[in-house]
Amino acid sequence: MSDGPAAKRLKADDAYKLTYWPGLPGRGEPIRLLFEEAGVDFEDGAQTAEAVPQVLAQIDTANLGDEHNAPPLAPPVLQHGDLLISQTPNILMYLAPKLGLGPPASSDDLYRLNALVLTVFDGLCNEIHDCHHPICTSLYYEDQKPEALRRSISFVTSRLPKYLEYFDRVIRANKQRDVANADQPWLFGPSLTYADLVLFQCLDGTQHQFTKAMTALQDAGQYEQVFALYAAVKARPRIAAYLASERRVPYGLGVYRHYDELDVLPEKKKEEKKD
Ligand SMILES: N[C@@H](CCC(=O)N[C@@H](CS)C(=O)NCC(=O)O)C(=O)O
Repeated sequence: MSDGPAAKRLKADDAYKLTYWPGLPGRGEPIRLLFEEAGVDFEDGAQTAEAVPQVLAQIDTANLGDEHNAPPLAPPVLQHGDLLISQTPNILMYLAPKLGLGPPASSDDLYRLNALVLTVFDGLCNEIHDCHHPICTSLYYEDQKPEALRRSISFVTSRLPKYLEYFDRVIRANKQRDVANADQPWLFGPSLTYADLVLFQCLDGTQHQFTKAMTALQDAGQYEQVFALYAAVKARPRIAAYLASERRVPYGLGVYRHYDELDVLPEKKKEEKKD
């Protein structure tokens, strides 16, 4: 596909601009963490008085995009020069090489990292969202409470352990692959990448929604590698400063929600009946 003669006009000082809903971390947060860790400025539309109109303009059914870009269906949206892109993992994969948090776009390793990032979003973002909205996103939580409870019990019993075991194994495999750096806690390669920031944020959201289940797992010493990665990201100086700042928005009615009645523990496996 040709870029076309006018495409990709990018000036060195083109600002990064994030368009996202205000008042909740949601899917905007992993993107913010990349900028924070890299120490790179960006315009956070969610922090302005124009946040809601900016999102509504992007998702308006009359929006036809522009000469380079199709209109997005949903935020987050990133603008950089002539480029306007949506889909969180897509935005992250664009940013990571530019912010020094991933290999260059020409490297196969970027696709290896993207596979991990997509898996984090599958299990610890999209499935978590579906625990409080199992029937439909366009219905209120209050209209799907029994299904949400059933889904949440099922999630913490079988899906959450499956994903945590997987990421634990990925970290162990990374240590084995690179024995010289076996003391590092990361998912892939010898140093922190954007995939680690994404896993951190999605674990944090999971802890917010399923506090009891996550606390029980950590207290039982399970998935030690995963919890060690979480702690290592949290302790990074720029991330720690960000988390303590007013820029870090508290959880609200976004992807990650804390409903006491959904904060459940795994179901015990039924005892096999013995005659
Ligand atoms: N797969 C998309 C999902 C985007 C999404 O669901 N955005 C939410 C906010 S976090 C939204 O506003 N959705 C509106 C809708 O889906 O109608 C992504 O990863 O960016």
